[in-house]
Amino acid sequence: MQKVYTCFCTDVIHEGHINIINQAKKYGDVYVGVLTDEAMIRFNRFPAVSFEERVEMVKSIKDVKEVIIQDEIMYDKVIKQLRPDYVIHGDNWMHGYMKSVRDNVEKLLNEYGGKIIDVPYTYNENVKRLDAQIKEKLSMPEYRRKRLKQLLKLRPIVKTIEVHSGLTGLIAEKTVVEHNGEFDQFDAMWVSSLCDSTAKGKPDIELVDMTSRFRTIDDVMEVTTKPIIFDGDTGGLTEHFVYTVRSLERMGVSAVIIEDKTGLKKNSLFGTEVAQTQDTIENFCAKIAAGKKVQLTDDFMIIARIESLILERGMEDALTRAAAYVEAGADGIMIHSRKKDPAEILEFCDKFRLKDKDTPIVVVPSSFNVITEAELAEHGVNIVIYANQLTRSAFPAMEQTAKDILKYHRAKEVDSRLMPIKDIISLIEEL
Ligand code: SPV
Ligand code: MG
Repeated sequence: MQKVYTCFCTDVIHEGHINIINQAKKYGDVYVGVLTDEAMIRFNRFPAVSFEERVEMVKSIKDVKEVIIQDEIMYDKVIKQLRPDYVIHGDNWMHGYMKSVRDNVEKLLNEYGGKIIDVPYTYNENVKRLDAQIKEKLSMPEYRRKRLKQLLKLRPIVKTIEVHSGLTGLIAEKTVVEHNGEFDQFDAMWVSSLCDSTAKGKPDIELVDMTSRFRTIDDVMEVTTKPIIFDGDTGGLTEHFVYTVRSLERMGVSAVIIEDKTGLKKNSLFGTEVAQTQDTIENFCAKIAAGKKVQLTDDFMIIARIESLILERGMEDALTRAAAYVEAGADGIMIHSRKKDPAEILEFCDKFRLKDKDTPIVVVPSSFNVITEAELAEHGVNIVIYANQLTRSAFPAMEQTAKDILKYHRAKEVDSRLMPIKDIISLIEEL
């Protein structure tokens, strides 16, 4: 009997999958791969059902001879082990980022005369509805909120990008790249106080009020499924912070980061160039503890941000605060620096990890941007936040366009740099 292999990366078996099995069995015994969670989240949606359930679901399909666990997006390992005569797949992998997977499979099969079978992809009303249901489920507060904790277990480092609108949310949600055979996408979104304020033309001094910040979260949530980390600035008065925690938790936000400053907060990247006051350890611990006391689920995280390096109070102060904040109940520590050299961040991480192996560490490498994600992960960092790069890349592009239209008295000269109208229309799905 010849061997036919297909790999499923799905939470639900629908007529499209059954069609593939029916086609496959005409050629031989059907082996079905189930992609692990770790592999799936590099390019696909977060699985809505557990890996074990997905394996059982595939096992129960009639005509499946064997289920194979596929732990990489590329098929190298499985093809070497199984040596299938055929690999069968929906023809949707003939374009877009999936094409590199098909090309790779073709190359591997060519080595011994195996063949690809492309089956027309099934996308009817029923499949579309199932797809929409899963997406909707992932966007619901009870599923979205816990996703950050799930990702912390699955990802060597959780990659987070700044969003401040539905449009930037869509970029965070949909951007997937394939580079040298590796796939990647962002795991989570950061609602930055700097960029949320900048988008409204306001300074980053806790001037944009919570109602407005929540409105931004809502805009992002409407069009995305990925988890949200909210920049809570100082958290405000403890008496107010407890209400913020409740609201964020109810909305389905996964974490709030609050910084240990008090009074008129200015952006950290100003450092000591402006007057900024660090909170006392006692006050800030009390704020953290009060927040932890009122939250209703185990999913929500309160992350304490330490400004000691920004305010040049020294490494010892940063480490003392980190230990105290964890003791007060913080679910994670964010350490910030505005130095170009990542040395002080790495020193903090190494020293913190000597005593605390588990509490997640968050960093925002805006200034120390030479460091790679892999290097950060080696030093025990769990979450990396690209806190403002989308805003900073959009602004010069828009400003240049505005200048050129004024200069040429028409828009023709800028046209070649613009996103085609067709693409912007199709970016936004209609129901
Ligand atoms: C933000 O993005 O608003 C932050 C990070 O708080 S930083 O701007 O570096 O302070
Ligand atoms: Mg901020």
